[in-house]
Amino acid sequence: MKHTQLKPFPKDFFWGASTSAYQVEGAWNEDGKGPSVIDMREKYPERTTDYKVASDHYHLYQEDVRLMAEMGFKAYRFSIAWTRIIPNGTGEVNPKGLEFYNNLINELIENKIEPIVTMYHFDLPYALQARGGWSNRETIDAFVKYAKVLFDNYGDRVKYWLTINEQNMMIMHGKALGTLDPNLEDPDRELYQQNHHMLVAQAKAMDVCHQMLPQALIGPAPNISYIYPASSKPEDILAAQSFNSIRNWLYLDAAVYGRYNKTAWSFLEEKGYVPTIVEGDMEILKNAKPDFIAFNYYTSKTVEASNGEGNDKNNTGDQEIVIGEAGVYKGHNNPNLPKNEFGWEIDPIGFRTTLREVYDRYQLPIIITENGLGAFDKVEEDGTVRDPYRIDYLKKHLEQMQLAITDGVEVFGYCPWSAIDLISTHQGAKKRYGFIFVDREEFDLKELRRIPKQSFYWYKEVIASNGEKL
Ligand code: BGP
Repeated sequence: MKHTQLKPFPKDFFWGASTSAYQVEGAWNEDGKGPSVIDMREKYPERTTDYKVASDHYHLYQEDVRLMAEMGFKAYRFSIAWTRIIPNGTGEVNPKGLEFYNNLINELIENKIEPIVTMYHFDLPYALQARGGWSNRETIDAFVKYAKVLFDNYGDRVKYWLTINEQNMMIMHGKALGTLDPNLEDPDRELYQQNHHMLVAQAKAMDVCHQMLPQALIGPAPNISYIYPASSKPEDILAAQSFNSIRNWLYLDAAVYGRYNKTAWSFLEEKGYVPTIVEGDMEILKNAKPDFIAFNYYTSKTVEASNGEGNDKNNTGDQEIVIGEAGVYKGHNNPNLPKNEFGWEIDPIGFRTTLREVYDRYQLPIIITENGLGAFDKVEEDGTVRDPYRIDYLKKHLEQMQLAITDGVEVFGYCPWSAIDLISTHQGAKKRYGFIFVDREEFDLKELRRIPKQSFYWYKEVIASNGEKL
């Protein structure tokens, strides 16, 4: 649909950006922090670094917040490392861990930046995984206890909470992300049991949040991308519909309506992945209500029908590249879309489509908590970092977001990935997303100097003009 007049971005729009604890903080074992599943990963993909120092944000957060303030950020979405707060996942609270986020939150507030907190971004305490992780129902209680500690300590200053980052990607691509427990005997089935437990944990946390902090707002943060059929063949359309349900609606239907999506459920039945649901679980899901939907969007996906041959499994590969599920859907290269240097398709119009679809289905306000372009940025001889490709990507997505707003979608914030360069989930330090360059190489930490990129200055103007100057 063409619009002759665009609606402006809302007043008080949350312009900002995102990071996650383990990818940006470093200080992986300092001040009483316990190990997470990411820290204990057996090996990192070849020629990539670990997360031990990352961007050293733990020590340099003040400088980082100052730069965010210089860009004019209205919000900053970051995650709290569960293992800093409760090092073994369920026991003693670590005062030093509490202190770090107290300081960070205060620093943000002093700079008039709204803190938006992800409670859990891939980094489950290793001690919990050693006892079965999300396969063990005790992890639900551990999460609720952790949530209470967060609400108790930060609820006076943090109004926006995100429960679990990309639960759907942990289920479908856990191997690439490093969250998959290598000891699972039957991972495909077990993962959907874990998924169920996470859904219950999320619902309980949303409920507790509403009880403890009546002013606060909380929501899920999955990775949502609309799925296209490869052609107008009815079989392809059916495959796209199935994958939309399995990848997207399974997670949002459960979070918002407290029920399992039927198409996704029939997939679980067909594959033998149906989770055990104990009495009371569905009631917990039903009673919890999110206040908004946060989602991460990088690109659309395209699938065709699968003839059932082979045994392709999504959870072996990259989170933005679809492989398939035998007999259900098969990944298809969309010939209409360019790709980035890492093979991810780029689809700004798909962003508008996804926004419209999510809003139509759930009618809840939306905040975008990730969107961005990974690239091999470098420092030029004159000391600058030029990333016109990133500006182009973000600008095109913002244009489509404004069109979605004009279509009637209620969007209250945009926090692309990432505020500052950090370590990619599985492609190391060289895959960069930030507005702020961190001068380090994969295995040479150099001085970790911060350098605003060209996109930093561009985004500053976008924010200053409330999106009028894209
Ligand atoms: C999302 C994750 C982020 C982030 C981003 C970019 O799936 O929530 O943690 O890393 O993707 O992915 P990558 O680092 O693999 O390029």
